[in-house]
Amino acid sequence: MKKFTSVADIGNIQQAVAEALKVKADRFAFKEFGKDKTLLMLFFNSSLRTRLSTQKAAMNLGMNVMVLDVNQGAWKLETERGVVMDGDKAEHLLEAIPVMASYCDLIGVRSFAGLVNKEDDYNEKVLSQFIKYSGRPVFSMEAATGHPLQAFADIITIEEHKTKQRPKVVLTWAPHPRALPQAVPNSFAQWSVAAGYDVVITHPEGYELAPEFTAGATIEYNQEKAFEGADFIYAKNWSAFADPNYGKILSTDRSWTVDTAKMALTDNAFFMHCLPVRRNMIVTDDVIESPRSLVIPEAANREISAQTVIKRMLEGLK
Ligand code: AN0
Ligand code: CP
Repeated sequence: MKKFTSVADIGNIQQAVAEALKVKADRFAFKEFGKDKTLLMLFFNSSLRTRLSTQKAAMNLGMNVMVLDVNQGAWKLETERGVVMDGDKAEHLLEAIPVMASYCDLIGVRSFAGLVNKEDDYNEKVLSQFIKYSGRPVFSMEAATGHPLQAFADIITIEEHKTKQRPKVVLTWAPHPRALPQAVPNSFAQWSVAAGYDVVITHPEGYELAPEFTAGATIEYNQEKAFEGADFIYAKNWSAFADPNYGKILSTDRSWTVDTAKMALTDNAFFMHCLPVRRNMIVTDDVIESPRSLVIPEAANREISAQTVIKRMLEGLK
């Protein structure tokens, strides 16, 4: 595997899940794969889970790991070509990428959407430069439009808990005080359709996601109706995608918060969220603490999705 940025890169999902479950059953069985190989993890944005789970995954495979927080201790990076660099940015991505690539075998990048210029975000302006100029396999640790390691972990988690062949999986928007990217819902919608689930997306009007990610899912603007008979509720906030409101908050309506009364409309659904989550905005304490909450096993599966992807990339190096 040369790059991992979207569902297309994983191939057959059932096969990928089977491989992930094999990794999970004996995560130290592949320790020779990463011997004398180095992973560079590069963060333009904050992270708890991705940072720790991806490092752990690489260590399980016997790799050496370097982590760089670009905004803490490195030179401020210019990402735009043709700029006269007379401001606060001391180094250009076009030098930084090949330099960093010379020290490692694989690169993981976290670079969120700026939520200002939709075209730049949806062209993956930062991630695509790493793919183009590093000469190394590159994987997304959440980029502007997707969070495939999260979606892969979510699918593994659903496969472990589903009791129906084709579960009803509901992605629900929920309120949040800050404007968040569409990366997580984009990937979750795309991967859960690809996994063959009955996927319903519910959100207030104006929060429609990019059709290229939601194809095959049903949109239902009535949240309570969407929850009826659901097997999995996946909550997430995102900012508007549609013009002219790209990146904006259109609603903070707390009637969309996932609570016990809404969960009672489901078929005893499991509750999911990628974390970090704001309690009593996205979901009430009772729901996230309930025995049907999968937020912790879901986060634990991040180690497994990352290890499966890194393992495939290491196999490609041989
Ligand atoms: C980020 C987001 O919504 O994309 C990361 C989620 C994994 N969340 C926040 O910034 C709170
Ligand atoms: N879910 C997730 O990616 O969490 P972090 O932002 O903490 O890495």
